[in-house]
Amino acid sequence: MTVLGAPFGNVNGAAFRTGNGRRYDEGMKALADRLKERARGLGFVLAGVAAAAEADGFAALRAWLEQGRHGDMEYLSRHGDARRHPRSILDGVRSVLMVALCYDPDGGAPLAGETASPRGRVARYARSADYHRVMWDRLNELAAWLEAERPGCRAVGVCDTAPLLERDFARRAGLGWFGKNAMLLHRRLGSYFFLGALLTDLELPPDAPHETAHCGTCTACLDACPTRAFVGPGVLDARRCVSYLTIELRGPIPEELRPGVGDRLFGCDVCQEVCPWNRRAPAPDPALAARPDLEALDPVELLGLDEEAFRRRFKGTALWRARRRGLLRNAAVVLGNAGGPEALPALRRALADAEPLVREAAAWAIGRIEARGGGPRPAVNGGPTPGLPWA
Ligand code: B12
Ligand code: SF4
Ligand code: SF4
Repeated sequence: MTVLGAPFGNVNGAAFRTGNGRRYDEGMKALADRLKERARGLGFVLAGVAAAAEADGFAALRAWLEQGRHGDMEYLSRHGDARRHPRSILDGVRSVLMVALCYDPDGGAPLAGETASPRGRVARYARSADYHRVMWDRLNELAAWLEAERPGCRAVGVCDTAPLLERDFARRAGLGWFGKNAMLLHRRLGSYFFLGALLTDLELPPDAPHETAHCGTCTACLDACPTRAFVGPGVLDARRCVSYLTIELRGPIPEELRPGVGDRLFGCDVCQEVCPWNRRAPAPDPALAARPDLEALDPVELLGLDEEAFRRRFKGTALWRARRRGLLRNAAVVLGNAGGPEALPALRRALADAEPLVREAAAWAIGRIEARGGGPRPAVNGGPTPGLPWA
């Protein structure tokens, strides 16, 4: 039976049923298999199909937004309703192919105290070229392949920025379960991977959803979070999360949360580092191998970057998202937590920075270092902030 290249819909009468009880023709099954094979050929380590229906977690998202847990990520509430159904991205969508791409799990940044000035940790996901470009390029290739196989079909690739609850659809497509750390986890891969999606109006047979969870009685991530950002298992108050505070927040980091930032300059991996499922994380995709110059950064040096130098250094990396003022704010906070008197000249110069955000963080850091009385730099190991209530 020749089905490939035939128009989509019922083909040749051959059909089979999937777990959702629906009938799909053999042609679509073969096409879905070849699509997933093609995805693996492009370096995606996981690929599964979910039916394009209302997001399972939409009510949870709505409640989360109503509680204000998204903080200043106003794009989440602005496009809140659009996350209900992927048709907001592609009219007539019937299937969502979810894919995963591994980033670099290795190369922990040296702890403060091991070098002359403290190093600012960069979260693993941000230590390579910007993953969006890598993901979008490959999804576009996949879309082109599908459109060549089925002329007239429509396919669109998205990652991060479109109003799609990616973890929800990834679970539905069978890629993994929601860990108590809110990450999508896979038994073999752990969680150091990105998600992407290819939406299409083809009706591909869906894979079985991942119905089980494998955290058991473990609570390592909840216990280790340095700012006590988890409201409960799987539910994060983003306003307290170091990732939000150092990447998304445009204003000053609330003072009571600054100690919890520790030496983390950009993003946070604590709730993944402690996860037993990440003990044997696989090698990264070659395009996402960590760049040694991005693994840990010198906050004193960062304070000396003007806009042009910042652009040259970070354009095309994930750190660009924080903009110069955000990254310099973070550098000052890291120094306030982990810096010694040798950081004071740079911080004093930063008091004259054009950005009030940078000036305020520098003044705070100077106060902290002076309060330590010129003693040795404190060892910052990123443990939980003492005395913070677990909401
Ligand atoms: C906004 C955002 C953030 C925010 C908010 C995070 C959050 N937990 O919501 C901040 C800035 C804090 C953040 C941080 C990080 N992020 Co982020 N983020 C996003 C983004 C753009 C939207 C997520 C969203 O809609 N959040 C709203 C909440 C309510 O949704 P949710 O957590 O996805 O939860 C849904 C389900 O998990 C489910 N659910 C939630 N709790 C429970 C509990 C139970 C029991 C059940 C059954 C279901 C359930 O319902 C929810 C609603 O549908 C996605 C990309 C995307 N478009 O989806 C990336 C994304 C989630 N982030 C990602 C990454 C890598 C990170 C960081 C690791 C980066 C870092 N190292 O600093 C951290 C991890 C923090 C953490 N532990 O979650 C990856 C996750 C990949 C993976 N394997 O899971 C994504 C998918 C980006 C990508 N394309 O790969 N992120
Ligand atoms: S451990 Fe880090 S990334 Fe995870 S929730 Fe806490 S602050 Fe956010
Ligand atoms: S650390 Fe433990 S509880 Fe948290 S996600 Fe991993 S297995 Fe689940």
